[in-house]
Amino acid sequence: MQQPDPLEDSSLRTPGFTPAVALTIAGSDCSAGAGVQADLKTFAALRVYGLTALTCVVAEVPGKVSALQTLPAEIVRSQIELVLTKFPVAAIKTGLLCSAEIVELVADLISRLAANIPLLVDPVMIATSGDVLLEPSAMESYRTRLFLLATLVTPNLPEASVLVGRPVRNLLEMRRAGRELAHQFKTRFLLKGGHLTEGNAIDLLCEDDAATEFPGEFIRHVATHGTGCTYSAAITAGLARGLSLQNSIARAKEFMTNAIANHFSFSDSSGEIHALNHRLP
Ligand code: PXL
Repeated sequence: MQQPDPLEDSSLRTPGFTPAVALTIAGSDCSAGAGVQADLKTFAALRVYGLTALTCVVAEVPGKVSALQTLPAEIVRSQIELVLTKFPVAAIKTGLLCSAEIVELVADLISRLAANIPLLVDPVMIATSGDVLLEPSAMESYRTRLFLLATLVTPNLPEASVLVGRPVRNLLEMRRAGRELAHQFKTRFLLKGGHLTEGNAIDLLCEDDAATEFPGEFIRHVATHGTGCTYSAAITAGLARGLSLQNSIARAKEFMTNAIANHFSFSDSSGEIHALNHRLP
């Protein structure tokens, strides 16, 4: 007997169907592996209608950021106000917010218009290429404003190291840092183990004194630009569809592993570019 096509979702063919809606507040990556492009592709793959509020435009290709232009705060405000007042947004994620002014504006708008909507904060600071994307002064605004509103904060290990002020390099250091951050900001932190150098790619969800491990297969030798954005978008999609936080993370982790394992590849004169495959649900 023929198996049903997993990509087929009959409700998507029903006129007037209302899908779950998620909003990403993030920057544009013209190479479309990270930023709002990654978020939208991930939302679509996971059957969520994605809305965007753009914070900046980054001119980059994997491995090289050549320019970043932050948008004026007023246009960031207008986008967020409009979509939040018009659509039934069920989950929000923030990605690259660039400046203290934008972090504070986003915190103001979310406390005013979206206080009860699950909020995932991905504290994007540095691109995979090593380029600094966030103004250093914005860190203080994350600490004093945005983390306090978050349902979940998702630092990678370099970002967790900046947040705790010491290196976070292994599972033991992840446990200590995660507990400290969860206590300090009274919310949940998911420390992503993609920068671990040994063993599995373990992510650690820390809440109060509890820690849950999400182990995953490490797929090395793939240039994985945009994994952080894609992972946090996939978790946000789960939350928008009403899944629990743990379930959203477990499913997103599986989506991520597939997106890396089934990566695309493009060649040019200077070599090969890898790109995540956001298309598999
Ligand atoms: O992966 C971090 C990231 C997030 N958001 C935007 C980016 C990048 C980096 O490469 O360009 C817009």
